[in-house]
Amino acid sequence: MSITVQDVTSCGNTLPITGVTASGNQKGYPPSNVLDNNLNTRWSSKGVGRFIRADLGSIQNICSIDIAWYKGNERVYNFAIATSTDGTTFTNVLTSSSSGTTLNSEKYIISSTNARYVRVTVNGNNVNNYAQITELDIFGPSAASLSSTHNYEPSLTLSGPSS
Ligand SMILES: [Ca+2]
Repeated sequence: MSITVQDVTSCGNTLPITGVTASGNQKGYPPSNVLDNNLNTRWSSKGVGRFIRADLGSIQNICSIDIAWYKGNERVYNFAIATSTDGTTFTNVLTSSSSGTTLNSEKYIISSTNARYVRVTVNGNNVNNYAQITELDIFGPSAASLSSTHNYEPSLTLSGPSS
């Protein structure tokens, strides 16, 4: 295997999401509401550990997940992000909390990884145990980042045991 360090500041290539599913939702708040580019619509599900899962349609290189939270300017959500290539085996890539300061999307940078599925599991917020997301976007490295990654590869590639 090899790991290539890249410039995360150029993680700006929006990846099309072909579908989104969830562990469940409140009536009238389906998971598809996170894909409509409207901060006034949301996916909502009551309970700790509820998740929403986005499908990119094929394996892509991912470097950030952007999430806008319902009442994100006053509630701090606890969440974990995991990715998968096959939709069955998920690997946790980030455990964090939202800032509680904005209604707009917050950008969560992860180590560059190849995945088709991105799952966001919400473990409540500081007000209640609802998982509520208004928008979800997934980004890959931009062209500039791909170029610099290629240039740096010889000195920044770590080799592990071959399998
Ligand atoms: Ca929305």
